[in-house]
Amino acid sequence: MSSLGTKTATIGSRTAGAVIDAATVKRAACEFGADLVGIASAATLNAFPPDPRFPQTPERIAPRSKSVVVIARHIPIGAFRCKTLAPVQYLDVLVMRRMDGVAYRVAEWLERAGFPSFVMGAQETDWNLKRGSYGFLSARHLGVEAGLGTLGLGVSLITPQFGPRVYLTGVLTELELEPDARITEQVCIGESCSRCLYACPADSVGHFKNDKARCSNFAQESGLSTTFRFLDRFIDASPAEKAGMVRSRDFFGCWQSVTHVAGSFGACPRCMAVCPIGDDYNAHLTDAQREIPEKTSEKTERARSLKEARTSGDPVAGLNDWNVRWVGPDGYQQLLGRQLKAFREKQAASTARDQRGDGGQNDRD
Ligand code: B12
Ligand code: SF4
Ligand code: SF4
Repeated sequence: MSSLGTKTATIGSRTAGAVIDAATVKRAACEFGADLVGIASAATLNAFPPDPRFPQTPERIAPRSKSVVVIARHIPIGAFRCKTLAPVQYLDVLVMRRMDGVAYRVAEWLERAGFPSFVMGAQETDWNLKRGSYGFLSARHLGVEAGLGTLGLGVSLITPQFGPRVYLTGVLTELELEPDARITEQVCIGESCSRCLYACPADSVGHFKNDKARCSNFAQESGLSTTFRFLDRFIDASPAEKAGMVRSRDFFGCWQSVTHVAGSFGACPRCMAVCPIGDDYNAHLTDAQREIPEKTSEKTERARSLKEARTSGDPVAGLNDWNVRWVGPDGYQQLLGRQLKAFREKQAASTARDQRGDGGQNDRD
C-alpha cells in the first residue's frame, strides 16, 4: 500500500517535520489517480478572471485560498472509436466521478496535513454571475494557469498529452505552493487545422470562442433546458398526446439524465474526438477519425476566412490583449510536428526491440 495512503495526521495541527511542497502534492495526486496535475496561484487567478465583468475567482469563494491544485483525468480512447455516441456519453459520467474522487482524496490528504482544502464542484453553476451554466471557477482557465495546456479554437483546454480529451477540476487549498508556469506557445494548431470546426454538428466553434447556446443543444441533449421544454409541452398536451409523450425518446432522454446523468452534459464528443493533438490520437484515433463526415464546403470556406483574418491581423475578440493569455501569446510553433516525430521514433524503437526479442535489455539510454 502507498505510504501516502497510510499516512496519518491530526486534524488542525500541521504534520511535524512534513515538507509539503508542490512536487509532493503532485506526486500524491498522481498516486491517487490524476493523469495530469498542475498548480495555479490563487493570487494570479484573482488578478486574471476569464471575463472581468463576471469574475470566476477563488477570492469570491474562499478568500484564504493560496493555491489551486488542478487535476485532469484522461477520457479513455475506446469510446471515440465507436460508430455511435452512446459509449462516450456514458464514459464521460464515469470519468467525472473518478476525477472527483481523485480530487477529494487530494483535498482530504492536504487537510489531514493541516491545510484547509476542498474540491470545487466541476459542474457547479454560480447563479449570481451570468445566466445559464457558469462555473464558480472556469476549469479550463484553471488548466491554463496551472500549465496544463492552452485554449483551442472552440475554447476547450488542449493539453499536449491528450488534446482536449480530459475532464478537469480544482482543489482550493490554504497551503502556499510554487505555481507551475503557463505554456505560452499555442498548443492548438488553429485556423489551418479547424478540424473541430468541421466536425461540430451545431456549427458553434468560432474563432477562439464558442456559441454556447448552439453547442448546448448537442452537448446537453437531455439537459435542464430540454427537460423544461419537454415539461412545458407536456403540461399543455391533451390526455391522448400525454400518453404518446411518455413513450417518446424525449421522455426517455429526460429519464436517463435524471437517473444516471447520461445526456445532461458531455452528450456530444465530436470536437474532442477529431483533435489531432496528443499521443492518444496518434496511437488510436488517426484511423478512426481521419475522415470528418460533417465537413462541408461552407465550413471549409469559414475556416479559410478565419485564417485570412488571423494572417492579416484583423481584430479577433478571442485573441484580444486579455484573452490571448489563455490561447498562447507566442502563437503556434509546430507542436504537432514535434509530437509526431517523437511518436514515430518511439514506435520504430519499439518495433526494433520486438524484432530483436530482447524486451529492450540491449538499449542504452
Ligand atoms: C457551462 C459549461 C458548458 C456550456 C457552456 C460552455 C462555455 N463555453 O462556457 C456548454 C453546454 C455549451 C458546454 C459544452 C461543452 N463542454 Co462544458 N462546461 C461548462 C462548465 C460547467 C462551466 C463553463 C463556464 O463557466 N464557462 C464560463 C466562461 C469561462 O465562459 P465564457 O463566459 O464564454 O468565457 C469567455 C468570456 O469570458 C470571454 N471573455 C473573457 N474576457 C472577456 C471580456 C469581455 C469584455 C468579454 C465580452 C468577454 C470576455 O472569453 C472567455 C473564454 O472564451 C465547465 C466546468 C467549469 N466549471 O468550468 C464545463 C467544461 C468547460 N466543459 C467541458 C467539456 C468537455 C464540454 C464539451 C466538449 C462537451 C462534452 N463532451 O463534455 C463542450 C465543449 C464546448 C466548448 N468548446 O466550449 C470541460 C472542458 C474540458 C476541456 N478539455 O476543455 C469542462 C471544464 C468540464 C470539466 N469539469 O472538465 N459546457
Ligand atoms: S461539444 Fe459538439 S456541439 Fe459543442 S462545440 Fe463540441 S462538437 Fe460542437
Ligand atoms: S481540432 Fe485543430 S483547431 Fe481544433 S482545437 Fe484541435 S488543434 Fe485546434
